[in-house]
Amino acid sequence: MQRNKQMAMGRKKFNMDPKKGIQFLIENELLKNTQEDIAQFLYKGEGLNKTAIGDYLGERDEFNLKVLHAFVELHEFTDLNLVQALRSVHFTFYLFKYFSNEGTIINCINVQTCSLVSFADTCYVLSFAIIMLNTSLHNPNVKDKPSVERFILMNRGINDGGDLPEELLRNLYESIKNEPFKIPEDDGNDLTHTFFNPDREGWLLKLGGRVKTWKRRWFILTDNCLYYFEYTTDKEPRGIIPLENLSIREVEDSKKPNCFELYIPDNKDQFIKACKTEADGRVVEGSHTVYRISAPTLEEKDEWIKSIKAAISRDPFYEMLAARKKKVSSTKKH
Ligand code: 4IP
Repeated sequence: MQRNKQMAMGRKKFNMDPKKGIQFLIENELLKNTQEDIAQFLYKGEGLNKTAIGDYLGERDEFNLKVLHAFVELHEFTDLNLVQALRSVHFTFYLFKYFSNEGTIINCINVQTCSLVSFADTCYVLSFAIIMLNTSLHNPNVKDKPSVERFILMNRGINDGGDLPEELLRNLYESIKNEPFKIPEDDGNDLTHTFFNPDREGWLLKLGGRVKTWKRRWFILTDNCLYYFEYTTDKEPRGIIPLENLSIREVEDSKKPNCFELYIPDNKDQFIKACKTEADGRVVEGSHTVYRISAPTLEEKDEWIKSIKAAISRDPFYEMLAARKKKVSSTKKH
């Protein structure tokens, strides 16, 4: 009885002040002071307020970060299908403000559902297509709803040049159609929200990947991703460049002033992981070994470089994802 009462008290305290609540539970020996135990407690979440859990896991100090890692480890995505994985990722990650970006979610799924579709890259493009589909089907502003046939067509060739099983695509389509991704509770975590309060936005010129044409695009930097749009009012981006693993440098260009480039350090001709929509609406992977960008003024160039550098170094999940990727690739080998 006494323990139950204390437990209830601890939960209440947690909901008011997560750190104090945890401290209380530890002091009363209701919780062990280890990252695993605390993660388990949060994962079960019994009687806990989700925002409080988010606040606790969102703290940047070393111990909280360890708890966060343990918390993520508790999610088993491997046996779920991609949509379910997306749903659980959404569910879990809506907790973190800095996770409100689709790019990061894609990266997580990319790592965690490799077993579904053998190619991580396929999965990546497919995740992007699914998020687009979700918006098209359920955003009332989008009048032209894609049919399942169009969805299948959109995903033609994404499996390393081949097609994914039609049945898989049909299932994904039906699942999304029947139940949109909805972010629980209050955080309004949709694309509109993602783009609502960006680190930086503005017009820039971007050089094409294969065809070297300069295009004026509206760029938005938010949560470690660069999005570019054709018009400022577009609901969906033309392209998404997750900044994970990228670096930035100033470059001289004979045609355009104030240039900088996003690149992969030690790159041996591989493409930067990015997604874009083709003119015919298909979602494809980008084909850029670098993204060369020109800013209208010197000041804007400096500001963009500064903001992008800050965004890149702010990724608290980089190491966790790298470790997971390593784990996935080593289990694949065995
Ligand atoms: C296109 O040139 C545009 O520059 C595209 O930019 C670019 O795609 C294409 O690169 C390039 O071929 P044209 O319009 O003259 O054909 P945007 O999509 O902003 O319109 P990126 O990948 O830069 O978005 P490739 O790699 O698809 O050729």
